[in-house]
Amino acid sequence: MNHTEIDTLVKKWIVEAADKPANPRVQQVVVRLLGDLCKTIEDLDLTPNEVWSGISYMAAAGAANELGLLAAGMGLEHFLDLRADEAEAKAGLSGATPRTIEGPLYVAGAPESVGFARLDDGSESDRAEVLFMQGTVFDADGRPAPGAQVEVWHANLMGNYSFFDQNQSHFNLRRTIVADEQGRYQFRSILPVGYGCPPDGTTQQLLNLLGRHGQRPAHIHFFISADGHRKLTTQINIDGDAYLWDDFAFATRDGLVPAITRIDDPAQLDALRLDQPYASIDFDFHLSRDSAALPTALVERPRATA
Ligand code: MBD
Ligand code: FE
Repeated sequence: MNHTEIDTLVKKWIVEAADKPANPRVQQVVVRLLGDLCKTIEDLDLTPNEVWSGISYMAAAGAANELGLLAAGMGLEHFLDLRADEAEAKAGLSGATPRTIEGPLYVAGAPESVGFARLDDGSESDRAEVLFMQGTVFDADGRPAPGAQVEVWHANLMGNYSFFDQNQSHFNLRRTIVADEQGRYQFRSILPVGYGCPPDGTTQQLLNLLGRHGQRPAHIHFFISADGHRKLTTQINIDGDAYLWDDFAFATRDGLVPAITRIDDPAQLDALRLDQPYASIDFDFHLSRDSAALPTALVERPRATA
């Protein structure tokens, strides 16, 4: 079949078969996607077995709740970032901290505090390096933004996230910090390690067939929100990680790899009651003003709430 014949068929199945009002957007998208799928089957001469194995794959990925992970690993989530960047550049917005993907492991409802929080429950303190991270949230005019919300979440020393990993305490390594009167935030935590896709999962199964690994470099996630400003979804990476520029989710970006300082001054360690040197990261967040001319920065997607 040629593509015109396929388009005629798809139009018949989707558009002409409608006998009550269709949602025009859904109809438009389905016509396009189904047409592209049929053209792929035709052009690549897919066998019925191949088509059904693709359908079972999607069913298995859905049943395993790995479709969000798959979207990250196929670059789709990063693609949405690139499009949001383009829309903002076109609207003349610049100067904000780069965005990067949310990933599938955010959980709403983390404990909230003003100015400071400790993220880790101490359960890995015997092996972990202590991290202090701090900085200022700036508004679109370059002024500190007191009251801005800093939502932060990251993995433990196993590369696992609380809630999804039932072995961790409630909201371990997840907090909401409200920036203080100077717009500052600070947290104490542990330096995380990178994430690896579940080795027996559906995402890794496809990555294997594509000759790809499923590793992420060590990173820390953020949502930064302030009235009148675009919500910033971003991450910082831990410098020095072997996968820093080889992330299976393509999320590492210039401007999101802050320097890490090792603090070993005995007076500073004493003041914090630490007996080992610790890692310190300074990182400021810069927001851009919200604009009705832009697609919203508030992304709706399935998220866990605990
Ligand atoms: C993660 O921790 C993550 O951030 C992404 C994008 C995908 C899987 C695990
Ligand atoms: Fe992550």
